Formats: sequence, structure tokens, C-alpha cells
Amino acid sequence: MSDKSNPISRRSFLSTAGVSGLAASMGVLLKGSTAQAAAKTPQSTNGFNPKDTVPAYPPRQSPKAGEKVHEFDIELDISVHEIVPGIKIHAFTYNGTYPGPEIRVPENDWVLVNFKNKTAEFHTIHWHGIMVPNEMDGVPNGTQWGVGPNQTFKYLFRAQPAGTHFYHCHNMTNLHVQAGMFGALIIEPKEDPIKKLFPYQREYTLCLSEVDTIMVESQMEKMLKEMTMMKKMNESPKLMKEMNGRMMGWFMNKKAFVDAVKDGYIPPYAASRAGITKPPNFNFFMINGKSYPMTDELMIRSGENIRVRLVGAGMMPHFMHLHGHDFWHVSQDGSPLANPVRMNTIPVFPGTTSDIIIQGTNPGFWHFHDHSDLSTTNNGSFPGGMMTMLMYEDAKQNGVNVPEIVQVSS
Ligand SMILES: [Cu+2]
Repeated sequence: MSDKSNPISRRSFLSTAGVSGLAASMGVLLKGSTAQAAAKTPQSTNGFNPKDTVPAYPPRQSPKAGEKVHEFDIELDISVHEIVPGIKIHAFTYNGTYPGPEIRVPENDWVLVNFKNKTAEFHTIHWHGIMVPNEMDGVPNGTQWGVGPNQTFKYLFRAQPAGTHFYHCHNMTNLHVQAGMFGALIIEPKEDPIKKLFPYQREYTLCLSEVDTIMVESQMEKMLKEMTMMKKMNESPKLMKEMNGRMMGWFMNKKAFVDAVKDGYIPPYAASRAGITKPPNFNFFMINGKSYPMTDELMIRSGENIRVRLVGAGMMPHFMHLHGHDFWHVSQDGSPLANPVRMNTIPVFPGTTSDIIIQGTNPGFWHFHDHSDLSTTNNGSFPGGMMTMLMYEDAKQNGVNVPEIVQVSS
């Protein structure tokens, strides 16, 4: 991902009072505390200090004059996404790509995202692992109203803490994340202990996820049909309010919900309303939205280190295994590990990120894949799924002569 051009409109500017005014106009109750770092925390004797997750800057601030703000435009629309040749699904795409564009910013600068929803559904962006002010957390009907059709919401927060993070929609996540609403968010530290320990030039970001194409297609189809009603709602605020309450199942509090059920309200999960339901039956497993053999290879040369950022963006755990090498697990959920761990298979659980360093020590063409074997199939057919290759650019010069072959059937 990082080697590619970023399909995201991006501007950087130094903050003026205008941005503070913007924060106020968003209804963000940002306190005007000073920009100095939070109190320094002393080291305990065993190296663990319960205070050391204190953010460098109090989250509830707004940009001050002279602080850098990176502005991004993200539009959400419906696109057709091809997982592998012959398999296309309707997807919710941030700026037209599945997953959304990688956002990369320096630590402690500000991020301003203009999120425009061009679909007829409600969506948000949740900034996973970021110490945002509460109002910027992107939880619909939790920290904000869902962003409705043709509405724009401005997310503003300081980029902290550094490391590999990601973003995703927090509305109907079971469907929306499968349909493509996630992307990597990389916050680059001023000084990177990982780069110091393992100098590297190239790096890759791998968002791991899975999809039940039958479920996504049928639900997206249903949603496309409902668009007419949603469009009408959008044109009539009164109708929108009425329909939202009924369709979305929104209540003032738990008691109101319990009372409504007593009064005959049928919740959406009741069999009489939902019919026969079943959990997703995942049939395609993806790296950056593509299944093998369409996944991008990891390129390396002998003697080179590469950094690979693994993002557990979906809802299944994955166990990424590299052939012919050990690698170093150097960072977890964005935080550098005090003691990197040497391994050849790393679990990547939903919602977590793990960074590894691969050292170019064994020229050749090596498989790198989820070792949970279901995930190396495409709709049950091996090989496929969550698999790519570590490819040495200098393999042939080093005497490796293996046939280059693309296999889609065993
Ligand atoms: Cu969404």
C-alpha cells in the first residue's frame, strides 16, 4: 500500500484561529488547555508503569496557531469491487477503494477529515486506537448521530499515539466493514525506535479481512431497493425522524426499549421480523481487499529489512505464517515492544495491529499466508484467500531457479 499513490485528497496547513472556530462550530467542547505534554511518568522498577498510557497531549484540545493540520476529503459511495477475477461485490467505498485509502500523518499533528456520505445509509468513521476527543469517536447514536445521506461530518483530532492503527465505519459493522469500510491509519513517530533497531527502506501495510459474498450481495441489494424510501426521507426531515425511529430501533434509554417491547414493538432480531437468520459464512479472505492470486507481493532484497504492518480489520483471527524465515514482532497495537519477539507465525486478532520486521536472509519466493487453512481458499477452492509471496528481487542472482506459476486450482 505504502508504495502506491494515495487516492486521497490531502492538504496540510498551519492552524489559525479559524480551525479553533471550526471545532467550536462542530459542537466540540474542547477545553483550551495548553499544548504542553502531560506530566512525565517515572519508570517503575519492573519497567511497567500504569500511568504510561497517558496521551502526550490532553485529547480535549483544539488546534493552536502554528500547529500543523492535515486535511483529507473522504467520500463514501457505492462501488463494485473485484476480489478476484470473476468475483465482484457491491461495496461501500471510502474514495472508491476497498479498503479505503491509507492515511499517514506525523505524530502530534492534527487530522481534519471532511467525511461526505453519498449513500442512502447512515455511516461514521471510528478512529481505532486513537486518543480522540469523545465527540470524534464515530459511534453512531453513541458519540454522534450517524452521518446521513448527503451529509458531511468533520472529524478533527490530534494524531496520537504513534504507530499502526486503522479506521472503520461503526454503523452496522457486521455488514459495513465486510462491504469495505475500513482503512489503515499510520501515525509516524518523530523518532522511531523500530527503524533505529532494524533500519529499513521499504514497508507494506496489509489489512486482513474476510467477506461472506452471498450475505453482502443480498443485503446490499436489499439496501439498494430501500434507497427510494431513504431518498424520500432525506427530502423530508419530518419523515426522516419518524422513519429513523421505527426502522433503526432508537430509544431514549433501556427502560423505554423494554417498555416498547411490552407494548408490542417487535425488535429487529425477533424471528417474526428477521425470519431465519444465520451468521456470516465467510468464503473470501483478503489482504487489502484482494484474494490470492491477486494479492500484492512483498518485495525484498538480500540483506534488506522490510517492515510489514498487519491490521486485523475483519472479524476473524488470522495466523500469518512466513516460509523459510523467522521474523521479529516489533510492535503491537501501535506500541513498540520493549523486547521484540522472534517468531514465524503471528496471530492477528480482530481489532489488533502487529508490526513485523522481515530480514532478507534467504533468497527465493516464499509463501506468507494465514495458517488457518480455511483462509487459503476462494469459496472453498484451494489455493486462494489470505496468501501472498515474499519475493526476492535478487533471487536469480543468488542461484534460485523455481518456476513462476500462478495456480488457482489444485
Ligand atoms: Cu457504514
